[in-house]
Amino acid sequence: MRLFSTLALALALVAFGGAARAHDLQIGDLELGHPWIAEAPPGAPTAAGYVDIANQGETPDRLLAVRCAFAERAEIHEMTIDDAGTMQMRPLPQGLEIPGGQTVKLERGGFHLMFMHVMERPVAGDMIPVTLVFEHAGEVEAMFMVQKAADGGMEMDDGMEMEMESGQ
Ligand SMILES: [Cu+2]
Repeated sequence: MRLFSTLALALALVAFGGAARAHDLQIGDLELGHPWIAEAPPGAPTAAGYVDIANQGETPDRLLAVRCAFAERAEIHEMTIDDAGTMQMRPLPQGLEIPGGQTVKLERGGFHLMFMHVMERPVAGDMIPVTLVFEHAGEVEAMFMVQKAADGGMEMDDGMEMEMESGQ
């Protein structure tokens, strides 16, 4: 895993002309680990993104908003399973708190970034710039690596667009 990240970083630096953008990066007290987007099937209207956010400070921070150019908008979502065992996701209009001294993982089946109305399909191997806006640490552009999701794109194809109007 470590080797793969390093290789991807090297490739990213080549692809972006040596600009000082790392795949893993630090902004203030926050460390963003392995930002990635699951490859979307052809024609899928949405794509999901994941990242580990470690808060090395003592005060809580909050992921407030997400911006990108490859989709019309991006939202911060939570996935839950209701009593009937149905998977549901909903936007978090207040954003996502990152408590001091803790790591919040955006991962499959939990918190995630949802890119709505994808205009350019994310394909494995792509590096996609996404801006994350934090309440205290400010905003930062992270390079999200597109990878094939292990077990298919369950986030993508269940009509989530319907309940979307709250976010940004
Ligand atoms: Cu979602």
